[in-house]
Amino acid sequence: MSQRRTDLLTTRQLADSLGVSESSVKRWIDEGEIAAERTSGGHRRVPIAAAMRFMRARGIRPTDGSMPTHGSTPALGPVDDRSSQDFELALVADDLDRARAILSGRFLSGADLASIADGLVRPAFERIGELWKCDRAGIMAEHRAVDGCITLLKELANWIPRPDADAPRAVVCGAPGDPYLLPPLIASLVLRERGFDARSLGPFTPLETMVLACTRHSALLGAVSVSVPQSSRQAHEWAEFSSAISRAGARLVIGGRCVDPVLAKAVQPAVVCSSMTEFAAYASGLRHGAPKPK
Ligand code: B12
Repeated sequence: MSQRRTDLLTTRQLADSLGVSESSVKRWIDEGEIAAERTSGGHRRVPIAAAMRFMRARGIRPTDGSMPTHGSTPALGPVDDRSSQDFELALVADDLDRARAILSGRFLSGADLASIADGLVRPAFERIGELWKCDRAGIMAEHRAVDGCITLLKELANWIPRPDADAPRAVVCGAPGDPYLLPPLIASLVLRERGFDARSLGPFTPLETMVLACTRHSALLGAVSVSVPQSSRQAHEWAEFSSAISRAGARLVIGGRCVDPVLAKAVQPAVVCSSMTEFAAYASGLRHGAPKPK
C-alpha cells in the first residue's frame, strides 16, 4: 500500500498562507516559478521545501512589512503578540480559514511547533479562558476554539515528515482526571517534529496505562501533561509511577499548568519542563544520543 505524502501543500493552503489568490499560486506553478507535482487526478501539489524556496527567491521574509496580509495579520511572519491576538480573534469568530492562514503562515515562515504552541496557542487560550467571566457565550466560544485548534494542528501534522523506521519511540498522555486535549496533542507533535515516533494516549490516562504503553512500545521517552491540580495525597502514586517508567527504560518528562513543587519532587528524577520549547530542546538532546529501538 502506498503511503500518503505528508509534505505537500494544496494550492489553496499555500495561497492562504501567502495571502494571495489561489489562481496566482496556480499561475506561478504553471510558469515554473514554484516547483510542483501533480496528483493522479491532475491536481497541483507543492512540496513544503519548494514553497520555502519560492518565498526565499521572492524575498518574502517573516519580518517583511510589505507582505500581503490576511485580515490584519501578515500571512507570513513571526510568532508575536499580534499574531497571537489575531489567532485568538479568528478562533473566537469561528473563522477557521483565517486561523489556519495565521498558523500555517508561521510554520512556513520557519517557526517550529514548540514556539507556535508557546507563543501563539497558549497566550491565545489564556485570553479565551477569560471570556466566560464577561460573556455568557464565552464558554461556547472556548469550546469551539479548542475544537478548531485541534483541527488545525492535525492538519499541520500532515506537514511534518513521517518518522524514520528506526526512530526512537515516545508516548504522551494527559494525567488521570485531566480533560485537556490540546497539551498532549501538541506534545506529541513537538516530538514528531524532533524525529520521534510519538503516539498520544490523549486525556484522562491512568498512570498504569501510561506505564504499559511505554513498556509495549519500548519508548525512550514518556511525557505527561498535568493541567488539573493533583492533591498532595497522590504524591506517592506519582513517585511509584516515575519509578515504573524508569524500569520500563523510558525517560519521564512532565509539564503543564498544574505541575507544582510537590509533584515535581515526587516524580524525581523526571524532567520538569515549563514550556514546549524547553521540551523540544530536551527531546532533541535525548534523540541525539538515542540507541536504536529493539
Ligand atoms: C479550553 C479550556 C477548558 C475546556 C477544555 C476542553 C478540552 N477538552 O481540552 C473545558 C471546558 C473542559 C474546561 C473545563 C474547566 N476549566 Co478550563 N480552561 C480552558 C482554557 C481556556 C484553555 C486550556 C488550553 O487548552 N490551553 C492551551 C494549552 C496549549 O496551553 P497550556 O495548557 O497552558 O499548555 C502550555 C504549557 O502549560 C505547556 N504544557 C502543557 N502541558 C505540557 C506537557 C508537557 C510534557 C510539557 C513539556 C509542556 C506542557 O506547554 C503548553 C504550550 O505552551 C484555560 C485557559 C488557560 N489559561 O489555559 C481554562 C482554565 C484552565 N479553565 C479553568 C477552569 C476554572 C475550568 C473549570 C473548573 C470550569 C468549570 N467551572 O467547570 C473546568 C475544570 C475541568 C476539570 N475537570 O478540571 C481555569 C482554571 C483556573 C485555575 N485557577 O486553575 C482557566 C485558567 C480559565 C480561567 N482563566 O478561569 N476548560
